[in-house]
Amino acid sequence: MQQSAAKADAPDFLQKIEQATGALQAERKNESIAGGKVSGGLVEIHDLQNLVIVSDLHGDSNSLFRILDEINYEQFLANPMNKLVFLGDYVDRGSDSIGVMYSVCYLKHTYPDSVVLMRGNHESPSEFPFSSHDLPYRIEERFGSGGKAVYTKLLSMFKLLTLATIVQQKLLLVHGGLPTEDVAIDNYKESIAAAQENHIRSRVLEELLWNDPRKVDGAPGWEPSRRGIGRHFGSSISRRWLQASGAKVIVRGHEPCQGFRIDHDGVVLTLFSCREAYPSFKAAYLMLNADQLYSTGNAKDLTQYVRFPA
Ligand SMILES: [Mn+2]
Repeated sequence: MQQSAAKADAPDFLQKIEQATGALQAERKNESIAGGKVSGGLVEIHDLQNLVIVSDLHGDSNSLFRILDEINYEQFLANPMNKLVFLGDYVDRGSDSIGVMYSVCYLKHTYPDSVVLMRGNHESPSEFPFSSHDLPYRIEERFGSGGKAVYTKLLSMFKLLTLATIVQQKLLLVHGGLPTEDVAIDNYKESIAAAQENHIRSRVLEELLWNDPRKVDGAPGWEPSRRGIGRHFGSSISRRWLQASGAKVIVRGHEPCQGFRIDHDGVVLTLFSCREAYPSFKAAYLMLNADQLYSTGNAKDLTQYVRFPA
């Protein structure tokens, strides 16, 4: 896969995007993935054997291939009850956005029941500002005029990426953070499922992709974000989401850290998987089995399953 990614031309890359798009469309149409349910942008996994979570990669294909190597991905993904979930932000900042995107498309197409591709703010709709979105330039650099079609296809695939994943009523996975408005929390399944379709009139998509957990005092439990988009959500919002969804821990990416970080009294775990563009931070991923997940009560419990790629 690493070699095919390195030598792919525009038609190869287009084909991989189309194949991954086909797999994403099929699971939405069938409303199912092995051991779970797909409702629009929401994936709920009820039954699994092993779980790996990979966070932001930002064009760092070396970190991606190292992780895939370590989990022995061909064997791991051949079992549809094992899940490899990516938290989004595949592209920008690093040197090999195309290699990462090609590879995750290959994985989704080849192992559709074992791979969940979530959406990061770097894969947002074009109406939103793309912070440091160098992907179009990387595509043009590599494919010349053949790149236009590649970019267009990628943008339409981004709309099909998963916005939130709930794993065995234990983990709630998002890229950035939790939406802050009452109506989004009270009807959380519907609000996530339809967030892409409603993104012009509702903040849910923006908040899933951009929010960050912070210490926020008092009502309404959130404050404007320093990013200029999205919000900082406080621990009261985290608690309300956990109560609504029945989950114990929120796992998200979106911020560089020393592999992982805990917020909100041990209920939010931030995970970060790329090294290249952030040399002063660490890359990490999570790997655990169903029994370990079953006995997880908070983010601290999860940290024993954090691995640092060699
Ligand atoms: Mn992000």
